[in-house]
Amino acid sequence: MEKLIITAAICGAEVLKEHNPAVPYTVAECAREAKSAYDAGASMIHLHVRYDDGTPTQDKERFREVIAAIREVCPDVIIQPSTGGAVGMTDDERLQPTELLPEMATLDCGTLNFGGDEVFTNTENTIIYFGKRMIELGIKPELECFDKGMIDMALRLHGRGYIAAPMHFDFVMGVNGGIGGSLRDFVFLRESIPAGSTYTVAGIGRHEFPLAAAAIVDGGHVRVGFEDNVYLSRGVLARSNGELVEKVGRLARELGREVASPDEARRILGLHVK
Ligand code: KMH
Ligand code: ZN
Repeated sequence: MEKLIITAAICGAEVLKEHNPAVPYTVAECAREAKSAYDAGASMIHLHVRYDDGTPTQDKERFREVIAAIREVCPDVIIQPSTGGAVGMTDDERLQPTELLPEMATLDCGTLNFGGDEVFTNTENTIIYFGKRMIELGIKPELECFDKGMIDMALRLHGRGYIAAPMHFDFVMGVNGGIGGSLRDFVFLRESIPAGSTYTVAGIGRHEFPLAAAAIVDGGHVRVGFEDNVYLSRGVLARSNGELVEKVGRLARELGREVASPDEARRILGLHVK
């Protein structure tokens, strides 16, 4: 079995300091949280950025600043900016961090309800637009799938040449509006991707660690972090993203799976090894 890639989604666009005071907004806080995750074994940082007051932004210059600060303290980590941004942003606004030519970026593969009146919109044309852009710029997409139909969409667009193989999926499970977080749901998704592709699982809230354990034994990869969950265990807030990553590392060791370094993760994902 390949080593385990742990991704830390340190910040997100929706989670607030009111949910957990360690949620990072400023450049320095993002660097601190990335380092805590990296030191605990994360080889990839899934990155959103915020202004100092917590407002989410896809501003290219803010990404540039945060990426530079993370690079100072985690020189070889894979940085994967979000192109999902926050609900309501335009396609071009969301695509800004791709201009910085990251190794990877997310590509969200469908529209879903996002709680209350919120809708996270990703039309077929949006996905094609983003997919073409990533092929042109040589950026490997992490195909965020919040439901089974999004995997089917990714496969159709791969067939039409808008998404290159080998494909790497992210099953985001347990969002209010997407697929649930049961083991049955997990098996359904992981059996729906083609041989030769890789996946990571991001369980939302209480689904984070049970799904991490499932992916560890299945040979998949794991995403944790404040974007998805702020608790280390029931009722206990994590003091850092690093604590969440550390827990996954512990589970992996107990279950006999080694954790990948950034360059090992690059090899597994078919990225250029630095
Ligand atoms: N913040 C969500 C609306 C991504 O990073 O690509 C979208 C999201 C997905 O987080
Ligand atoms: Zn995200």
